[in-house]
Amino acid sequence: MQTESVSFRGTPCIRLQTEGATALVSLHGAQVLSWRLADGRERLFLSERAVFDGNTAIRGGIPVIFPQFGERGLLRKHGFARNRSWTFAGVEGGQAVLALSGDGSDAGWPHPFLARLRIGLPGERLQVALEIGNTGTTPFAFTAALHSYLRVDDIAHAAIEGLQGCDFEDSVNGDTLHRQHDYEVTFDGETDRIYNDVVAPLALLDGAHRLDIEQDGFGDVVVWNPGEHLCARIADLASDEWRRFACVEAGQVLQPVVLGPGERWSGVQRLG
Ligand code: TA6
Repeated sequence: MQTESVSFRGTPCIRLQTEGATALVSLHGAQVLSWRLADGRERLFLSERAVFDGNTAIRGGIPVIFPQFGERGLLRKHGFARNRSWTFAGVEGGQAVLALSGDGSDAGWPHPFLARLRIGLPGERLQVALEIGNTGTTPFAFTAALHSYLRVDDIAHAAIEGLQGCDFEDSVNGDTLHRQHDYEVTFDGETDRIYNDVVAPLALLDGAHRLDIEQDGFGDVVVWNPGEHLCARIADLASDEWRRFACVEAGQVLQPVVLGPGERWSGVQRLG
């Protein structure tokens, strides 16, 4: 893998290149912003209104959610990792590694940790792995996700396979519990679901295109699209951009991870 430091919309980024693919990763949030294979087609969605001010979370790509998913705790929504500047630690084993360490005290989470994000481009795939280590002397608990915004031509014709038989919490309907009976998940208005104990590989079908999605380590899959009405209230999405993505997130949401001193956890999502 070749790497190069570049600036994208004024934000420091690393461009990754292999024979078959390129990716662009922002140091702000350790966020993969772009992933293209040799055909040149962009696989990730990045909002045309995404804010690149070095502080705001960037709308699109693959935001890293840590140490709190959503508003399931006392911290700011989706934790602080996506609002921090990470360090590029080089290439190890053919993967680019970004790191974030600290103790989260200024964000209300006073626990020493080391987070590492490993990004690989094996063959025709994008592989993103999140590792969390407890570098302190007392245990801590966290939730996390890779909040992947996957580009689609038209959400009205997009579908996710692989979730049939899984139970989900429906965040749009008061976190009520349901079972996925249909073979495909399709999108009709705001969709915000947390599927648990997902073991099968998934696929995102988008007209003629298919993207296979696998995960390890993460127990949950979050499926999100804001639909037209919620999209209109999200400042960093243009009014019709809800049509252009489906978030299929590898998450550890419903069952927090507890790490003792010196322990490590990791989860990976593979796309391609
Ligand atoms: O992962 C789904 C979700 O938690 C939704 O509830 C929705 O709020 C989305 O994330 C985006 O959150 P954000 O804070 O980035 O606007």
